[in-house]
Amino acid sequence: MHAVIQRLQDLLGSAGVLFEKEDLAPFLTDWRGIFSGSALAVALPKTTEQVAKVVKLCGELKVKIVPQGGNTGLCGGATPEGDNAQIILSLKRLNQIREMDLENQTITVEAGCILQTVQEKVQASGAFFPLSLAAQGSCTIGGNLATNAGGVNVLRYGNTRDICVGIEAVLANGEIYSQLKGLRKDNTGYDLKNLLIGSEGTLGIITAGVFKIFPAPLGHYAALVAINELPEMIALLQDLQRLAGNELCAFEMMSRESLALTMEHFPQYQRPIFLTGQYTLLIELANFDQDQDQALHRIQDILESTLEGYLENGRILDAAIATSQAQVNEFWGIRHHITLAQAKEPGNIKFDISFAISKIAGFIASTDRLLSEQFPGLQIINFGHLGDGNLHYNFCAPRGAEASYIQEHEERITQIVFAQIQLFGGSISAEHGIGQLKREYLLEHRGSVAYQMMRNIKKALDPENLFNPNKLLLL
Ligand code: FAD
Ligand code: 2HG
Ligand code: ZN
Repeated sequence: MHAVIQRLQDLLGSAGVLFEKEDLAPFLTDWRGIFSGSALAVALPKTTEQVAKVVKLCGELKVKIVPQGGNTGLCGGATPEGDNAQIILSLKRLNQIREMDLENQTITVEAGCILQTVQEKVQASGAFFPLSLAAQGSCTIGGNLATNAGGVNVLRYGNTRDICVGIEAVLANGEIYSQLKGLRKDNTGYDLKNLLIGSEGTLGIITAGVFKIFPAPLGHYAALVAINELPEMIALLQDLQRLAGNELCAFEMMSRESLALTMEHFPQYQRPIFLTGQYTLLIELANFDQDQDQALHRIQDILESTLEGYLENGRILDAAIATSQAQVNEFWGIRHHITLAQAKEPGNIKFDISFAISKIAGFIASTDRLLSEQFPGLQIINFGHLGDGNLHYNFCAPRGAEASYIQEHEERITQIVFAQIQLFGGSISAEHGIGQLKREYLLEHRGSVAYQMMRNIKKALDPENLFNPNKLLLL
């Protein structure tokens, strides 16, 4: 038995350390099942002070630490390497809601808290926590902060970093950095909170965060829109933004192929509108006015009259407006199942990418064409947060292809897509991060100046490379 196991047990008790093979297994493979590694143990501290002690111990024994939350990440960032020389530090038991300050409209939450638990707690107080993603039943607040998660409400509320107003983290030397005052303004030097947000476990172990909470929407209005042309989608986005301002909360796009695949695996979501156009939009507006009846008409009018105008002019093919909250939820059902449908296929490739909105139509038209010419039948599972310029430009093998198809062609497809991202001035990761999946591409994508700055920051904060080695950056 490695010395670290006994020492961890001394710190955390036997319930705080897992080391048997079958107990370790769920922590060693990522959600997609494409990365797996090994670990000496999983440490499960319950307090920030225990996290600090674990970090100091690992520093002393020179055992590397891989932080893990809900293990729903899509880039292999929470999966250890295969050298059996690392421990996983799971934040799962550090999961208390420390404070809800209704006057300041903030909530202070520990890293291991499940996102949905936070949403429900805030909802029970009459307010609203806007971070929302399909993995919300199992991802954690610490993981959301470490990846700067996006999700479906970014259009109105921003990414995780935009709603976070304070952070607590354990640094590589075992010290606790704490800034949990819930300040909306604080210009006292470098923005350390935002350095830790999105650092994917490479700069510190995030143990808690303070988040803004918001007035709850009085009603949600959603529509499905069948449409063919990208420029028309962008025009519709702009018209709705002009008319509804930031009452437009979500503007999501799903290609016909992504919907066909999802209906195949989840037939309960079948609806003729999904196969009517090249794309289906899922648009959601919310109403925040006190005078609910009046506002309801205003938001509904905006949605209905805009879609009517587009329909009359032949700019969209069909539209369905939800008439109840149950229907709004049903509309979201298929959107949230696309990832699950892809997971049922024998292999898939994911590109979580972003562009200036003005570049998206050009990117899709030319990249779809290039790929269809070179890989006939390739299923282009293109969907995502169009309102944020964020595509999930994913692929599955042609129907009936050999099981090895994706493995055989992944490298070439990646080269083509990354070259196109470069050409259209996009980003290789909009919301999922770099992890192991894209680490080889980061230097070229960000350029040597930015990469060296990141390396210098890593070396300054974690000189022994204790935290999540070989994730995000290659030193
Ligand atoms: P993990 O997977 O455990 O870890 C992710 C990274 O954060 C790793 O690098 C890990 O080392 C690090 N980390 C975790 N906790 C800490 C901590 N406390 N301190 C320091 N580092 C830490 N992402 C989006 O942005 N938008 C989406 O819409 C979205 N939808 C998804 C839908 C599905 C079905 C799935 C499976 C995933 C989706 N994701 C999405 C990706 C994923 O859910 C998010 O990245 C989420 O924020 C990860 O949280 P987690 O707790 O599972 O983190
Ligand atoms: C989403 O928007 C997630 O649903 C997952 O970011 C995207 O499966 C994916 O690639
Ligand atoms: Zn997404």
